Amino acid sequence: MKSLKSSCTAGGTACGLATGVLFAALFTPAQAATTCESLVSLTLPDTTITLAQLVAAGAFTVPANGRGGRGGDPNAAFKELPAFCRVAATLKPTSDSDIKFEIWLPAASPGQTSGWNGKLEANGNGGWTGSITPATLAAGVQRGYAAAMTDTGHEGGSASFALGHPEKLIDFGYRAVHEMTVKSKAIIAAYYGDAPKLSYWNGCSAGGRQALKEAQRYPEDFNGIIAGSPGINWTGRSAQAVWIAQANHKDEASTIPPAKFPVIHNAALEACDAADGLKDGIIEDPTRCKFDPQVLECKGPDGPACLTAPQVETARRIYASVTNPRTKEEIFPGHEPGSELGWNTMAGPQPLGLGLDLFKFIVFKDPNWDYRTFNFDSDMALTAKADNGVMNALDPNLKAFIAHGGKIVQYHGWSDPQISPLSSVRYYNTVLDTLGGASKVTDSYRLFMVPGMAHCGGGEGTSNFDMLSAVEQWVEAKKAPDQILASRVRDGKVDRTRPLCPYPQVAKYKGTGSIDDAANFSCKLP
Ligand SMILES: [Ca+2]
Repeated sequence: MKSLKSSCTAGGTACGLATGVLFAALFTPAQAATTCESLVSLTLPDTTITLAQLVAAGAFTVPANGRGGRGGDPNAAFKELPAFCRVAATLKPTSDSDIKFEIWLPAASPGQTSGWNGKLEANGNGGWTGSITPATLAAGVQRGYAAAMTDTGHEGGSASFALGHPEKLIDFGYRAVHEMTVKSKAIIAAYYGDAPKLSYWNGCSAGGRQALKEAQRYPEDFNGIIAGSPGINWTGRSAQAVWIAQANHKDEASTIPPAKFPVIHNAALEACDAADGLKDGIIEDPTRCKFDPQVLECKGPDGPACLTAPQVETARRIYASVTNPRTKEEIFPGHEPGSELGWNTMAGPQPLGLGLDLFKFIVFKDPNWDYRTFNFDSDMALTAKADNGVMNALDPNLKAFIAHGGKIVQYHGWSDPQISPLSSVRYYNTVLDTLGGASKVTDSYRLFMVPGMAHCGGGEGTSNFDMLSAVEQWVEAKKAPDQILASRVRDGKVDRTRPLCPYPQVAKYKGTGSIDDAANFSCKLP
């Protein structure tokens, strides 16, 4: 998925206008080389173009069977949209492939300049994907991009598609996104008579996994990449879903009632909030705070404001890294203090289905597989074999991507209850180790941890920001993001701004002025 938090609500300094002006000076607006409708007969390898249709300004509506409306008026996102050329295609790089994708191109006509900004924005998915969301494409067109998105080769949000379909698993793992990108560039060239001058990837969650997979595997595809809350250790995060469910549902006594999550959250804040130097309701860097939920252990009988001894053990297990019981090696880092309000994701009444799907449909190939039987030693070895590098995006060698001038902005919320934030830090540090340290990396790749942010947005921190403008400025104006302005919106109003800092820096209060104004903070090493 793509974060919807990319609007310029945070005061505007990081917003798109400046970059647009700079880039416009280098780019002559395109005219159409052909009509939109004629693209239906465009011939590309392994590709059938199923639709090429000019959509008038504000006229797009979600089809009756459409997937991707977002509550309320499903067409609200499209009312302000300029005219665009909607192209849908099916790709069959293998006989078992059935990859759908769409690209929406700002309308152009022969002899008239178009609103196209000369660039491609390819958009990522969420979970097991299986859908193209019109609102995501609309957001790209609104900014002048030719915007593309794929269903990654199957429909629906489960991994059941992979059962008996190894080629479809590869499509999901990396092929669909690459194929979409290559074909999108060809369609753009056919329509405007010019290939895109620059190409960007924008994704969060599964889309963050796709982001880094692209940088690792197809380093020429994109100039700029936004990797949000990435599921790069796809098998590890699935194992964590099992780890937490096994602990929480070990027996009735071990289950933490969800009503106690806020109690644990408050205790974590009590232990860690002020310890970062500023009592602001947010834990700036939870790894620097040791919080043991034992402080909540009931002195007498069980009650709503304390944890029983077995519940303390479950909470400890949620914070702990998933580890191999024999070798003690870390399989995946645990949740951080501050994430407790989202614990229903993995410690709710049911285990996290999207985590279990990996084991049911890809590792054990048994839809009735019981998560209680999982062994974190032998079964992890089977899991690695089943993945075979198809889904996990952990290759730290970004040399080729960096050599061609590519830039990556990665971000991750410290309170993410679905993909542990430390997994981003682990990968980033591995890249530094592999490429020879920060000096070899930070001109091309930076990680921004977001204090208090949940999965891809939300939470108590400043989780509204414009990563697309940040990466545009880095690529187009050579202005590296030394900090990124972020805001928190409550009751429809911005009530706090903060700088997000390139890891390992954190935002430090200067000591005077409002703690809700980013101007009173600077990025510093902790
Ligand atoms: Ca704090």
